Amino acid sequence: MTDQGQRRRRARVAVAGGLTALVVGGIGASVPAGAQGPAPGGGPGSFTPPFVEPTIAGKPTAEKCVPKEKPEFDRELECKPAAGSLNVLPSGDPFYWDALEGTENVNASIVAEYGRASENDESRLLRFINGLPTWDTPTTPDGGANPDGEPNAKPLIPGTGTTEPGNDGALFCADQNFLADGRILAAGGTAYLNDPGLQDAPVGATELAGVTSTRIYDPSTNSWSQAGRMKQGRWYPTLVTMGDGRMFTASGVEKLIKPIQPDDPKNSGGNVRESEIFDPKTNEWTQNPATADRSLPLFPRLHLLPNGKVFYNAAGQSFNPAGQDYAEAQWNVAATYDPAKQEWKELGVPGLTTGVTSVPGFRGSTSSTMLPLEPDDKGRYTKASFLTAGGVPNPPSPGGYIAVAQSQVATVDTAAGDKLTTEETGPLSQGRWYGSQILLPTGEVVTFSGADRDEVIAPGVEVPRKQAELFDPATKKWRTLASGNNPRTYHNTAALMPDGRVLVGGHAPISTLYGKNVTVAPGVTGPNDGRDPSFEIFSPPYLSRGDRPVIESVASGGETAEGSTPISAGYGKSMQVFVTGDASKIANVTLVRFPTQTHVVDGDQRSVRLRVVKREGGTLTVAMPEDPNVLPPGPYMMFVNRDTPNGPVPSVSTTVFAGTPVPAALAAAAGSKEGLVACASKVGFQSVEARGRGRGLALGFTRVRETPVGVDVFQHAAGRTVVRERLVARFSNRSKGLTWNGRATQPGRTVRDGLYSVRFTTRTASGKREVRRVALRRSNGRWSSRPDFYRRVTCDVLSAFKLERPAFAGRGRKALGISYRLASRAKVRVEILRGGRTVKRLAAKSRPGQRTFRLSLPVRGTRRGDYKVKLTVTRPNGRRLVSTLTSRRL
Ligand SMILES: [Cu+2]
Repeated sequence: MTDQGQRRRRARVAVAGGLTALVVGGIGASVPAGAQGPAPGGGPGSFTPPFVEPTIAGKPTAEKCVPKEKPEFDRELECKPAAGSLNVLPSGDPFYWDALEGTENVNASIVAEYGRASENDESRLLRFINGLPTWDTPTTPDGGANPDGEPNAKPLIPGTGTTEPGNDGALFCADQNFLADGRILAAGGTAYLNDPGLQDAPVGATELAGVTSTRIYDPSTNSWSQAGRMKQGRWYPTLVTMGDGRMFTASGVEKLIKPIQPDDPKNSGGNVRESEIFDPKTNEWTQNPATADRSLPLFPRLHLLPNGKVFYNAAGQSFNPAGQDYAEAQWNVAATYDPAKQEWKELGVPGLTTGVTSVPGFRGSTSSTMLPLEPDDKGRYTKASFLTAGGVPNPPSPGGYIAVAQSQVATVDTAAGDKLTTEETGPLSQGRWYGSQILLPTGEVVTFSGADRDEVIAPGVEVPRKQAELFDPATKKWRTLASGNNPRTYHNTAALMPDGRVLVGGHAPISTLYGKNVTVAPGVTGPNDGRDPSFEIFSPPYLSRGDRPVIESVASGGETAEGSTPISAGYGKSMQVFVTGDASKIANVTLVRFPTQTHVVDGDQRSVRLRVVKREGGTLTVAMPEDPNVLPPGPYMMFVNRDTPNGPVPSVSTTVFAGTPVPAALAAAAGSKEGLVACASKVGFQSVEARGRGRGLALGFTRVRETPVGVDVFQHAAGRTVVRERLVARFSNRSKGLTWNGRATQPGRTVRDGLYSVRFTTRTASGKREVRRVALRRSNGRWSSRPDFYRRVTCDVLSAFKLERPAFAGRGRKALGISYRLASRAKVRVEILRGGRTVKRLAAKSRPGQRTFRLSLPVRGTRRGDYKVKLTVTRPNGRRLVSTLTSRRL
């Protein structure tokens, strides 16, 4: 996952069946530059050639669309989905779905035909295996919403309309964010209506209705399921994750074209005013009271401030010409929503007081990027700054048509009552509508794709913007970068990947002038002959600024995660980041939320600099924020940045789950080639825990599936005597955790002071037994934790590693047994340490996979104390994994 950027190779994908071969040189490659030495600032960056899903309905084809085997309604073609919405999962795998699926079926007019020709958008999982892209289709590719029609989508004239299946729960125009546990919630979307229309005659006008559906994608099963319905139908809403892990949503429309809702006059002629909140514990939505209502543009640019309020940056999409809202003047005003008081407060019009050339107020269809949140000396986060560049601003209300080049930073000071100030920065080199702005780990921002004007008004006449531009926060200026291969205008996307490169994709335009898909002036105007399902990968200039820093491992809460293994970090806790070389060379440690982008919006977009407490040798000690509002629970990429004369250089990232455990399947799959879904079937436990409670133990566990669990407590040592596994307590067939009173359940046994382990046993989906062990010490009747002597099941190269027992030697002078097993051939080095000193080292040896290796540490010459057994496994590709277990010499 994370070392793709390190390798240089030319890769070739041969499509199954051998019909075509797509050369995707450099997808797994790093930077081409370097031969002439670093360019100033790292040069313009570079794009890989485009690459695309090689099949349609399982059959290899180089075409974008092929005729359907069974055409129905007006749907004659089947096409490869474009990334109209793009996410990068915590496994590192991109996951995306289409936009406007089925426009290729339109023969003359999208307005007249699309009510029947449209289809629910399909999603895809994209994986890079050894740098080569492969595609998987999730279960229920379209998310599975509303097979029987969207209940909220009522035709204007009762009794009219058509009822074709498969287009009432489209993912297109939903918004999506990660839940804390790494699943994705997609809320809202589209139901297509022929309104008014007649059932058996394909006549009528296409209307879009916002759906109430919300669905959850689970990466461990590559499947969708349905969550609770929202109270309002929402097309083009924005979702924001709150500090408590709940999800806030606002705006969207129930009907796009002149929203007339006879049963809801308040929302007629406007966007949805009501806001709602989703609780992942119950899977249900609750509508906020009327004090929380506000008229907002579509896909409003909303962000969670570090004080827990939601900031509206006076930006969004005003869907001209048909989607106006009578309250549009209000969109010029920035505001915050306070979830505690459930009310909005206005902060003023951004740009009004700067007295500069920028047009103040509403900025249409611009990205709004929250720049890195930085702590002050005391670790408080009180300033949040937001960069908007380009777009179609006001006036005239509701927004212009030709894109501008203006760029500004709005700052909210939460220590000064959310005071808003605006500062103009250097402009873009040219006007840009719908640029996908991506915040890089270094704090630089790159904008990709888009066009010279608002494509919604007259689709197909816009001129694409292919050249990327970079915003340097040090100079507050933009400079031009390399140009992408493909023009990508409406429904373009981009997302930062864990290796620091950017995946660029999408382009699913509205049919030309609301007619059919044709390109007006090939090579000049946007290609409107259908969608573009391809991707390209951008290597930012920082990959040409010299050697990248390396995170070797991260320690938090008594656990250490090596290499690409994800780790969980609690709020207010300290974390240690071990880097190669000198920690004083590291400028900062940055957490970047995994991206979930659509319509140039990611409501959870966030980058947080951690306070560095100490730098010593190769170790940085950093502090996690105390307040979850700074860093809402969920998945983040941790980067370290090193400064060079040419600018900052980031590491490859390590995955950190803030305030929540690492999902079991992901923990097990780290570093494995087989992927998350295959690995998920091999794990039964999400987590296990044994903690002292009174004179007994609190024994807890969470499981991936509802499989019964056995819990056994064994004694291993009493005083200086090592005993064989002596079972003292047994609890079978458990479905939830328990508290053990500390007394033996086995006849004739007593529980005395000594070293113990708790064994948790369950079965995996494939029926295999899975064992986890936790080591403990009992002293004067009180229990305390001991370091691990038994490694959990994983799908990485080290498939098993355990010590025979948590104690050895003592009066019986028992040697310590060590065993390990590899998934595939690798080099293994074994070191034994006592008190931080190496007492024994076995030279690295190449070992085959699928065989168990045993060795033992003899007692002779050892002294009492904790012995650490450290295994360093180096795979043929050079990636290392280090695992350490501990046993006590008595
Ligand atoms: Cu759209």
